[in-house]
Amino acid sequence: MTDRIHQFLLAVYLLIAFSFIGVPNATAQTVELVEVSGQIEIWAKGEKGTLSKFDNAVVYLEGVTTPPPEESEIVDQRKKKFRPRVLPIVEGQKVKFYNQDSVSHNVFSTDKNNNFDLGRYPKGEFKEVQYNKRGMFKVYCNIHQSMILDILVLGNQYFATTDTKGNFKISNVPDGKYELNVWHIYGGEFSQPIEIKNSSLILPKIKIVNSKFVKDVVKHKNKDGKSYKKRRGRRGNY
Ligand SMILES: [Cu+2]
Repeated sequence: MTDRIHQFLLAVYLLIAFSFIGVPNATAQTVELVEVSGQIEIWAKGEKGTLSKFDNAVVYLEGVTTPPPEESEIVDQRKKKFRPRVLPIVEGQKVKFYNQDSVSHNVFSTDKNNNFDLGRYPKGEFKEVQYNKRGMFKVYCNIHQSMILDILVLGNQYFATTDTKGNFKISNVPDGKYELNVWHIYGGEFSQPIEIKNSSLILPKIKIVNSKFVKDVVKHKNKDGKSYKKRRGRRGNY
């Protein structure tokens, strides 16, 4: 019994000793990681009303640089759409373009900083593209005009996309001063400096107003710089 008490006291002593010696050191070296969250309300161009869904906005923090994740991001071509519709990545990261449709697609980008033409490939196959410059990149399909993807190449991993209600949550953010930015696929933008100190941050609701109509975003040229041909009654003939 006495031995047990001694063992117990020794354990308590060690705990106290470590709390004075070990833990303070560890605390000093540990970076506090918190969450930045909030909600975005998205209004159509002209401000006659809000959109019916508030997804497809990206919220991202500027101010630090982090290395790109080794894993590629994945974009599916499914039911003649790019999924997701908007993709934030880190500078230097790769994107895998998977065809999940039984029809062919021809993914391309004419952006001068990263132009490519992936050609046609069958269901279940993918091609990979690396993004080495920051900025916003448009990716299209040369067969289906309505297939549009926005890739935002950012300087760090502190970003999130909104859900259909406009909610976002950026996780594992270290303390510091940042510029918080919002960007929506129809041109709405917002910017605000924020400071994070030891605790998570819940921002008040942010309202953005889009600068483009949907029809203006959908209208674009094919990979040869020409208008898309109208394809009446030719379903399946591609
Ligand atoms: Cu397509």
